[in-house]
Amino acid sequence: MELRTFRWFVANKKWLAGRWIALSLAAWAAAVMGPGAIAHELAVDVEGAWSRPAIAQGNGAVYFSLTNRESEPVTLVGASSTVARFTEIHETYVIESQGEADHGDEHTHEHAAPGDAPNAHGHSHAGHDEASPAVSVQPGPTLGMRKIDEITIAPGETVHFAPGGYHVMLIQLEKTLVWGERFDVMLHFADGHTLTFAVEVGAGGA
Ligand SMILES: [Cu+2]
Repeated sequence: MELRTFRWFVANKKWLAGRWIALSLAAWAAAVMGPGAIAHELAVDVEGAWSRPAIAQGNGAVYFSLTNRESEPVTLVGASSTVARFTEIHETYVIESQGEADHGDEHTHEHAAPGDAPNAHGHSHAGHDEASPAVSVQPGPTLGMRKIDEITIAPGETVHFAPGGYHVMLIQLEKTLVWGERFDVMLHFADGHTLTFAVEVGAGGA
């Protein structure tokens, strides 16, 4: 009697385990394909995604190459991330060449975040390094950054997000970006597609 109970228990446990695996697979499939999965996956490649280490509460920048493998242009309209309060597409631009008259406040750059006090999360734009503005103020042009609303990428074109140019700006980091760690960034396209990719914290490109 006791033995029979035990056997039933073992058999039942196996059955339960089998059910659990089947359920897990179903959940996994649902997560991967999504409900009413998008019929067409956007053929846009991200390569070499990296960011420099950065501290919580500060700002960071993400760099990568984005290639449009579609036969039509694609338009990037925004970005989001798992690590920052605000994530924006920025470009670095020359405010003035060295020796030109001072343009005072032109590099005061504010992120248009609803419900946020101006400058609450502004960042300095001196130097060439979006993620670490304090590093060096070298002789040369004064650079600023500004938010970009959209970037259209022609078929076959690669757009480089790199120091001194386009970057995904992480504003008010909610966690410290530690060397070797990974986090997710999402790019949003005009047609409703979202592309998620992993960013590695490190030196990049090397
Ligand atoms: Cu920026």
